[in-house]
Amino acid sequence: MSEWDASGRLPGRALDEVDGKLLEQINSPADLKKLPVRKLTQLAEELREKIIETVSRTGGHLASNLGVAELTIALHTVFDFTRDRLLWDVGHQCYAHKILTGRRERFGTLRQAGGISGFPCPDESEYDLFSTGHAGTAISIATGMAWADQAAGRVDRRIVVLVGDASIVNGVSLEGLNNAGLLKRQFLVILNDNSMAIDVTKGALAGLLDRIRLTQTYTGFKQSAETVLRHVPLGDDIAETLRNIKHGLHATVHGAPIFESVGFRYFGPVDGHDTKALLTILRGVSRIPEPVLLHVHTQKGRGCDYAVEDPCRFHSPSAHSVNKGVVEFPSRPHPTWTRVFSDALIALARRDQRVVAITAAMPQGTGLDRFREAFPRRCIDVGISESHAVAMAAGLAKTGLRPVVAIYSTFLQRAFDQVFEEIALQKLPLIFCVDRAGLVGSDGAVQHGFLDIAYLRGLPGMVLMSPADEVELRSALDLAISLDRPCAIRYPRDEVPQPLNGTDAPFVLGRGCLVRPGRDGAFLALGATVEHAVRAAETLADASGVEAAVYSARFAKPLDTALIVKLIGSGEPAHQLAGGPLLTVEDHAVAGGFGSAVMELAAQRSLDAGNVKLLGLPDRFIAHASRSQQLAEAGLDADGLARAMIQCLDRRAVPEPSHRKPATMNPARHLPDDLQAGPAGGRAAGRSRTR
Ligand SMILES: Cc1ncc(C[n+]2csc(CCOP(=O)(O)OP(=O)(O)O)c2C)c(N)n1
Repeated sequence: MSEWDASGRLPGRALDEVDGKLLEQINSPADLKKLPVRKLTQLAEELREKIIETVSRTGGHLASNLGVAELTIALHTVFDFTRDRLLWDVGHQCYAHKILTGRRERFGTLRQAGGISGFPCPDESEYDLFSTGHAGTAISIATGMAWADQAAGRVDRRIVVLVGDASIVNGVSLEGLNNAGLLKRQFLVILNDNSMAIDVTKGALAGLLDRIRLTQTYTGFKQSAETVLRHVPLGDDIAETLRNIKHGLHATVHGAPIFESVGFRYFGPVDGHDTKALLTILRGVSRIPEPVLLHVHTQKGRGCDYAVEDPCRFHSPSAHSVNKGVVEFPSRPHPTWTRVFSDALIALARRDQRVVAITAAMPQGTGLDRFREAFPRRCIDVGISESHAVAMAAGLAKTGLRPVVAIYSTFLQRAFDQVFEEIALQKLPLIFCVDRAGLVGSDGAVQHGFLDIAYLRGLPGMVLMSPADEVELRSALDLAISLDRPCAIRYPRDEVPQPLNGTDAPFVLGRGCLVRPGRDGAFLALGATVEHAVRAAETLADASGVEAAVYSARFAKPLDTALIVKLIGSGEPAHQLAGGPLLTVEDHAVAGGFGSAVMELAAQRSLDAGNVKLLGLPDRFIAHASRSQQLAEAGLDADGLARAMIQCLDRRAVPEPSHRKPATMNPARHLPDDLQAGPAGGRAAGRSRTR
């Protein structure tokens, strides 16, 4: 623990009189501990400058990170996280932590291929304990570590959890608090309250936090601070702690019954931008051998005018430029899938009064912000509570409404049991609009949506659709609302392609459609991969004369059985495939995905599926990079698909003891060199470390 004298100077400080940039001197928290306290405000400003500048180039989580600069400095000054344990909830607010823990020079590579992750990442640093990206996880993880340390007699390892005001009301967080409150040891939960999730925090507990903030001033409760701390067994240090609280700390101490009722001592709210106050209170509460909740009030976007003004927009902006304070984002040639969904849902809700939309704290990300503007009383934001959102949707559906749950694929995972028990088992009609399905780009491995088909496909009665373009997306919504059963429509974080040929064919349950004819082989592609398959087919035709057909499968469930049997089996006379290669393509794990479903069908029908190859995401975690780089890494971009088709045709050029017609040429010879190499090798997931 750091010690400082009355003038705020730590003994033996080497960096006492550093001029200019302080940040450049900080290569680890050990360097930070050498700085005089009076320099820490400047350091916080420098951290913010670096974060603002970097995020403008790379995109990333801006506003939340700007708010926790002082808090991060204070944490690394008071604790030693090579030994103590720091758990970040969600983890999107860890940028200052990364910069201070030896990653300053690499920070410019944030979220880029080969660069550092935007979330805590144990492969990068011993200071990051878990790869996180989902809310509500940290308190439970920390409880496990606290339990294990205690069992091993290592209670000298202090535990700190940093959790936001929106994440702390997540169900799993509350379960964690309920259990952690029984611990008989130091356990510090810091509630970083900036009154915002991505949008304004929703829910009754948000109201409670508001009331605490409003009814308490930072200077008003020193008396009660003394009273509470007097009952805390701080031993000889109590006098000093109380002195610090009285003289240095502009914090208050007041009970928040909800936390105290589950066994936490509540302190706060503390001004999260008063570094000295933070140091004092952290130093005090870090010694309390009981669960403590420290309520810290920070400002989202601190130090950056545009982020303060619009913290929602600047929660996680893409790369942008700032000219004289005006922020400009590069224009997009095409609308995103999210935008097209949003328009289609608004149009649907105008026609069908039963439609209500639900989001779990992601109105902007899912496009429901626009729906909410159009239909304020038909849009429900439940906060970060996906399980509740889905169970609540079940209740709405039971009354005859048609809920549309707009949710990211990765977060729907949190509600799988509700989808099973409350929706599928009850055969309730509702629509999951599964955004960010597939590879998500720079958020990386913590948020890819690569499992939704696998976990939804086994649910009896479920319909799984994946449109290839905006025409199909609108048709999928129209079909879903007409069906009396649960449906999911998946689409990626990307721009929609120009309308493809043939996708205006009637959108019929369990039927795919032909997008491009071809006689040498076929791509049976799902959703957004249809566009890549079309481009692959064009390349194959131009470069090697191979004519590959492209189908939009449209459904992962129910499958287009007739089409698949034809393509695998006796050939499709209309396209003269005659058993040519059939490549299933999906932006989803091969394991359990659409291609797996095709193979199950082949097995059930006793078809010889030797001509079928499954293209999808491999059995490894794909790191952050742009979505197009990730698709290329997985071999799912147009070049990768063309290569895969060539490899299949090449294999067939070797005489086989099979009834299938061999390819008449070796098309690979006719392809450009760069298409002949295999897909780029993926980065292997790092091994897990214990600490
Ligand atoms: C389970 C889950 N649902 C949704 C999200 C998307 N998400 C990322 S950050 C965030 C807001 C978090 O708010 P808060 O916990 O208050 O932290 P702050 O950003 O304000 O620091 C949300 C909803 C998520 N990461 N995890």
